Formats: sequence, structure tokens, C-alpha cells
Amino acid sequence: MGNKKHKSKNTNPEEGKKGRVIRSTGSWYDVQFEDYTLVKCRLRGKFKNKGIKLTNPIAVGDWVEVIPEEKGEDTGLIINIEPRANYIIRRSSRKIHFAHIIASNLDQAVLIATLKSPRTSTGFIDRFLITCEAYDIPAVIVFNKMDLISETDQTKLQPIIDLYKEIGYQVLTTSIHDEASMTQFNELLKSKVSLVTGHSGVGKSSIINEIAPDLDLRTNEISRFSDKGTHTTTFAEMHPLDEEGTYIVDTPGIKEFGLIDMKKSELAECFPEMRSYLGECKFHNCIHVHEPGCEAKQDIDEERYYSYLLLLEECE
Ligand SMILES: Nc1nc2c(ncn2[C@@H]2O[C@H](COP(=O)(O)OP(=O)(O)O)[C@@H](O)[C@H]2O)c(=O)[nH]1
Ligand SMILES: [Mg+2]
Ligand SMILES: [Zn+2]
Repeated sequence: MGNKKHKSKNTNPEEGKKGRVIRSTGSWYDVQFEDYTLVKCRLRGKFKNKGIKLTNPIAVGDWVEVIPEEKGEDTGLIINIEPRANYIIRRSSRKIHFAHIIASNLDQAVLIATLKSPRTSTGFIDRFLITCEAYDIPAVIVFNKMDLISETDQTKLQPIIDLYKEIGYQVLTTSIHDEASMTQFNELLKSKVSLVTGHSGVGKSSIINEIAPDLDLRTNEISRFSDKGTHTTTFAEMHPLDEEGTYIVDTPGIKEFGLIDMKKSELAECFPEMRSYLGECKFHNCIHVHEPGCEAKQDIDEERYYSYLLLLEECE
């Protein structure tokens, strides 16, 4: 399972200044310090990550220790990476058996979903939730475009909302045309580092522009020029929303979350409604499909169980 923590040893006796990587453009990293100043940094030497093989040694969200690169230069060298509280990864598109860390040290992951225009399937929502469970990241579901929901739509949406709430997830309903809901969304993010994700067109940029109009958020589809030249769209970016520790992590190019290295026997641990029964199955290696004496299925909703079976196919 992907929630093993990676530690990098600090073999350097020298003390650096502590900061957080908020942007990465290949070999350069923008590190933000406590006083909100930014320094462009490079990595010194090689950092080894135990466990999974990574294509990027440092990710957005990492806490690092920095020393000045050279006298008179305003660039820095990263000499140490703090152990990550959590992280989210995707498979490398170029190297098999390698993973790419999208972001680390997240307080929560927020999925923006819509019942229509476009439709977010419950299968997709479950994939998001299970990935968050696997990586120890609290998950929140936000149903946006509520202004488009008719009474008939509401009779379809309400049971979905109730289902996820009952499992224990926080669910919010929003519309960019409903100020009160935007205030609630703002509250949700306050003083936290939040990964905000969802299908293209669900309203991510619109919502964020509502609550942080000065941000000028890059839209996922268009790469734009920045002062560093062309932006490659494969890196996540952390946007500070204020000076009270509120950040959103924008993740261009993730179409779907990947479950990496999960064993079939571990998947049920990512379903809170199965988790509490796991010791009670007759067979200790029960994967909760056809085994006799399986107790773990008793509380799970039919559609959620269908998601379980689909995801089970992707496990080792
Ligand atoms: N009716 C309605 N339209 C919305 C809402 N939020 C976003 N939109 C529209 O949905 C479209 C896609 O929004 P955008 O923010 O670009 O989605 P993103 O791809 O997730 O960033 C735009 O035309 C928005 O104006 C909403 O709450 N209600
Ligand atoms: Mg967008
Ligand atoms: Zn079982």
C-alpha cells in the first residue's frame, strides 16, 4: 500500500533554513519560507527514497532545508527533505514501475463533482475516496453547480450525498451563483493545504476565482507563459491564498488517480464501512467476494460494493 512514509537521511551537519516547496519546474524549486519570501533552489546531491521508485525526488508540499547556493547569489541549495506526513502519487507515464509524487503534506483533498454538465460518476468519486484513504489524506466531496439541479435531479443527488455522509465523509453543495455556499467553501479551505481536483468543466477554476479573485489561476487546459518561460503542465503547484497558511494545490494533467502497489487483501481497509468488520470474516485472508463466512459486506451499499469489485481487479 502507498502510505509508507519515506525518510531521507540528513548526513549534512550544517543547519539550513526551513521552507516549503510550492512550485517545481524540473530541476528548480520555488521554496517559500516562514516570512513568505520565495527563493529558487536546486537540489544538492542525490536523495534516495526508500520503497517506491520515484521519478521526482522532491515534490510540491515538501518541507526542506535550504542553504544559500553561493555568496552573493539569491538562489538556494536544498540539503535536506523532512519526512512526508503523506503524499499522493501517480504512475510515471514514461517509466514502468516508477511513480511520480504529485504533492505531499496535504491537510485534505477536495473533489469537485457535478451531477450534470459534466456528470461525475459515483465510480469516479469512489476511486478518489479510496485513493485518499490509501494515502492518509482526509477527503471532502463538493457537489457544485447546484443551481442547475432540478427537483427531479435532487431526488437522485440526495441519496448520493446521504450515502457519503453516512460513511463519514464531509460533503458540501455549492454554486458559484450562491454566495453563502462560496463562503462555506472558503471556510473549508481556511488555514489548510488542500488539493483541489475534479473532472474538467466541474467549476474548479470558477470556484477558486470566486474566493480568490487575485490569484489568476492557471486553467488546466492552457499552458501559459510565466517569467520562467513555458510552463510544463506536468507539475503541481501550491497557491498561497493568504498569509494564514491557506494553500490550494492545483494539479494539472491528472486525469485519474492511480492505486499503486495495493494488495487485494488491503483494499477493504480503504472502505470505512467495511473496515470495522475486517477481523470478523471466517477466513483471515478473505477478500470479501465469494468466501463463506464473510462479515465485511453487511453494511456496504450496493454501488459502493460494485466500486470495490472494480478496484479489486486493479490490485495485485
Ligand atoms: N451554472 C453554473 N455554472 C458553473 C458553476 N461553476 C462553474 N460553472 C461554469 O462551468 C464551466 C466550467 O467551469 P471551469 O471553472 O472552467 O471548470 P474547471 O475545468 O473545473 O476549472 C464554466 O462555463 C463556468 O462558468 C456553477 O456553480 N453553476
Ligand atoms: Mg480550470
Ligand atoms: Zn470477508
